[in-house]
Amino acid sequence: MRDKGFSPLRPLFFFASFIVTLHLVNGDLSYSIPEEMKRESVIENLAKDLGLDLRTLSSRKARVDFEGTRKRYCDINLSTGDLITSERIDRESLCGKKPSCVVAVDLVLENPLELHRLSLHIQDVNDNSPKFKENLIEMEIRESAEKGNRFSIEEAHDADIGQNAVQRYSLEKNDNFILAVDSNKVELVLENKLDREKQKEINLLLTALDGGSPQRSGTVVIHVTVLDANDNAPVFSQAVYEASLPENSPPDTIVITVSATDADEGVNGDVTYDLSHVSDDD
Ligand SMILES: *[C@@H]1O[C@H](CO)[C@@H](O)[C@H](O)[C@H]1NC(C)=O
Ligand SMILES: [Ca+2]
Ligand SMILES: [Ca+2]
Ligand SMILES: [Ca+2]
Ligand SMILES: [Ca+2]
Repeated sequence: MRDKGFSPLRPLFFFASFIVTLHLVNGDLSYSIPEEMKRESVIENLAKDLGLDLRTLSSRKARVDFEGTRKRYCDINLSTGDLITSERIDRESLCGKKPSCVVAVDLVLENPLELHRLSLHIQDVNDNSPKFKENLIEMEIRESAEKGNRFSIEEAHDADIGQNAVQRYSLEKNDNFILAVDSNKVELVLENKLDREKQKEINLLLTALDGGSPQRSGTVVIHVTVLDANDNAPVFSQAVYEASLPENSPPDTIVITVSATDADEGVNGDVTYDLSHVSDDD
């Protein structure tokens, strides 16, 4: 009598087929491709690399599957066996600042079931420029700032990685500041003292450059307002004033008008007058 119900051999059969399936997962094939390739670009000929018979690709329903993403980055052309890109692969949105960017792809064939694991290593392309957060940085620095004083500037960012990210900065030549950059800390260093009375506003052009080829850059204008310090004394319009007046002049007669000016700003430039060493009789 035939037993159509539960067979004690069945679990064994599943177990065996599981082992077979595992064996069908072949060793990793890995391909290195640049990001942002045009759609339909040929990555590699899979049929050739895997020794597959081109004539059976269609009947075996060869297809690619992706792990953990609904996007289809690539596809297989059933008539040529080529692995081709099927949509934009943007390394930045896929992997951000990660130093390595790998997309896992499974190539599946049926009848008999065959699985190949492919790794696509997405290489960075220099498609982003260094960017400062703002176009303009406003700074106020007092003219009494000492030589060697440092003023930090927010660094630029570049979405690319490695050499394609920010590599150096350059400051337009000017009379007062030089640049100090270490491990992405960017500082202006006062090289020659400021003088508000000579120049009260300074514009500096700062450029960030990446190390890609071709190189990309981004700029920011640093607008420095020089604040006043009380570093000027009032100066009279003449060193010596001479006046003569008749001896019978009445009190309150104007003897002479003197005037002094001060190059500083605000209260630092206000001038008051005071006579010293004058005896009551005078
Ligand atoms: C497959 O490649 C051939 C030859 O390059 C091309 O003519 C055909 O359009 C491709 N098929 C698909 C579905 O992309
Ligand atoms: Ca990109
Ligand atoms: Ca890039
Ligand atoms: Ca870049
Ligand atoms: Ca001053």
